Amino acid sequence: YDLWLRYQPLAAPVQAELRQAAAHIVAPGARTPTLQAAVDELVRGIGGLARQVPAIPESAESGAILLVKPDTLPGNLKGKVSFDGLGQEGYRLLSLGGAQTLIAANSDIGLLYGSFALLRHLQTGGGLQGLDISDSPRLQRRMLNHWDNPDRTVERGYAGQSIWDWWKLPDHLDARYTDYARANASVGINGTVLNNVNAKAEMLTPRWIEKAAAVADVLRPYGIRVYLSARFSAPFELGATATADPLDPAVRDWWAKKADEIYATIPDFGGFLVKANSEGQPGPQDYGRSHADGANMLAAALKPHGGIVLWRAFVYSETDATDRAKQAYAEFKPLDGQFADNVTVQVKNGPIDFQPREPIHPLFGAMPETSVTAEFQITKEYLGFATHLAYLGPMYEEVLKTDTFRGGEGQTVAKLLMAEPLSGIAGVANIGSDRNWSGSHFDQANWYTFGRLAWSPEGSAADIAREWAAMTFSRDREVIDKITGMMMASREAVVDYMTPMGLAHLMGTGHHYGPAPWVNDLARPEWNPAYYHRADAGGIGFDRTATGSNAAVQYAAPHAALYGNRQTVPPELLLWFHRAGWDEALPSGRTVWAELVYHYDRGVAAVGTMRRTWAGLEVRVDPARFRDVSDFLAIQEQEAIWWRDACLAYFAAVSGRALPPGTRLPA
Ligand code: GCW
Repeated sequence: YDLWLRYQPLAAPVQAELRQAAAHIVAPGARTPTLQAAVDELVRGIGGLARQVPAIPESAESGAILLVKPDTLPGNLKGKVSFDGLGQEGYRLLSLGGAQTLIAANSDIGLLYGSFALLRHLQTGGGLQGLDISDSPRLQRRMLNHWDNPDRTVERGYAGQSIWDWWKLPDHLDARYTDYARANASVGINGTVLNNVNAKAEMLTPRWIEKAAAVADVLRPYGIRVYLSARFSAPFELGATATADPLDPAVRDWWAKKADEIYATIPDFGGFLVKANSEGQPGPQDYGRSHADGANMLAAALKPHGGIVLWRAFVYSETDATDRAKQAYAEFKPLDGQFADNVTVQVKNGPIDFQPREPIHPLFGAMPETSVTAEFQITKEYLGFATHLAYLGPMYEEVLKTDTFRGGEGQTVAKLLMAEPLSGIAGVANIGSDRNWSGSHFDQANWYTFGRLAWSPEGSAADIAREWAAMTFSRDREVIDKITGMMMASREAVVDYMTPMGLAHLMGTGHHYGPAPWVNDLARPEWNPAYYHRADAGGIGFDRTATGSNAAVQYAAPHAALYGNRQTVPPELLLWFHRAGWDEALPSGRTVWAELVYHYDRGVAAVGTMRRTWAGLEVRVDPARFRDVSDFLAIQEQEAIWWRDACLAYFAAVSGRALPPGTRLPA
């Protein structure tokens, strides 16, 4: 339950030093709820780490942590501490002589972030001597998206019921909301969409707004703004208008009044997230209007209050089934320049749907006149739900570091996101009311790493894994090395045993758990796994080059050339962009068929390695968590074998190639 905020006692000598150096917490100036939260966290954290609860005097000569802003800097320090470059949310941690440590910031929220950063520094083995660290977030909006329904089910959630206990809101505020806020603030998340993008109109009625407002009140001191997913047809469905046409004056008026009403109860409301004309959701196209018409209508309603619209680009339709991967670009690119300045288009990391591996979404960098926000999935809809260990840091990093070649070389996804006038990143939350929050102990790391990369999109997944392992499991170097090793190998293992070589969407239909490459009889072509792998006696893979769907040309020229060419396509994306014959030779020296077998086997073997590494940590980790992880790894290994055997049996059958010896046919 404590997540990475465990604050376990430090080793005895370090503990003694910290007792001296942090005997007092001094926080001059008005004690706002945010400043109070910072002080409380330091008291809690140092109390745990040093096993001595600090005092909170008005001032202290030495042995103190001082939380200061330019206007609360004590007289003797005036002119001596620079706050330059910290911005509104950044912080500086600075050791002064005489056992004084400063947390300096321009705002209370900067002080809260600085307090968490100082505690993280101590938790991961850092000391207070010679400290001078400055940091500030590179993106304005660092958001979680909850796919939580009013009945407390969570779409694609594997961690129990929604943490939002709507039935008891607004009168009862679960203590979890505060711990949720602390955990998010500790990594710098500053926005949260409370409800599912498949939204219910009722969320915008007064009694639900009141519930959202109560949550917002709890989150506010932690710098977290509340947003809501809005159902596009709400005014019509709630009986207020005869249509939901975004150009209809009555509809526009309803939304404007709705925004006024929301801001009257939630003055810092963030805005609306909208899934429109996607998977059956209503939208402006129902009235012959464009995504821009729809987004701008909501943007106009929010504008006077400073709110924004996050308009999702996740669209694909049954009427154009040539290549689902092309549809978002085809629909949105022509609208570039038409969106209001308080709209951002929220684009999934890849063109299909949160697969274990996809190329980047072609819309990154393709809409220079429009703010684009990246959407990642933290919950593991396509990566084995909560039982499979898959650390997503390397996947996020892979996407963020990919060069889009838009506007020249070196324009990585991270760089483009950071340069947007309305900059942001969103992660579909993996949080629920399970005791461990995320469905498994290791899935907490995905929440953590999303937050850390949202703060600093050019960060390293490996560094973050080490940090998380130290805070969550143990400060022992060997334990950290081993756990980090497991984490860093885990996502590629999943790619290998589920969808290697650029394959995608082979999961069981609907639930997306387990293999089903044979399914090919569903109503919509792009729901069928067979649509994606296209395996038959001749070969396997989706031709997205000029001889096929030509999706490759949606990328900037260097990428289009790289991906479109069989010789230069990165091997991990081969079958995403190309159709290959089973016996074609690959640079690895293996044929396509042998390479496929190799990857499936390698994935299974990697899980075996994870199991053995974990088994070796038995006495180094507490028994309860040790057992939980062991059990899940055993499930993962069985299911990796299931994936391998089922997929290889199927591909062997369609290709007429021999099944590798030892492969079990599924019953
Ligand atoms: O990943 C798919 C999911 C849907 C989800 C949709 C979306 C919220 O299978 O459950 O709906 O994407 O992102 O809108």
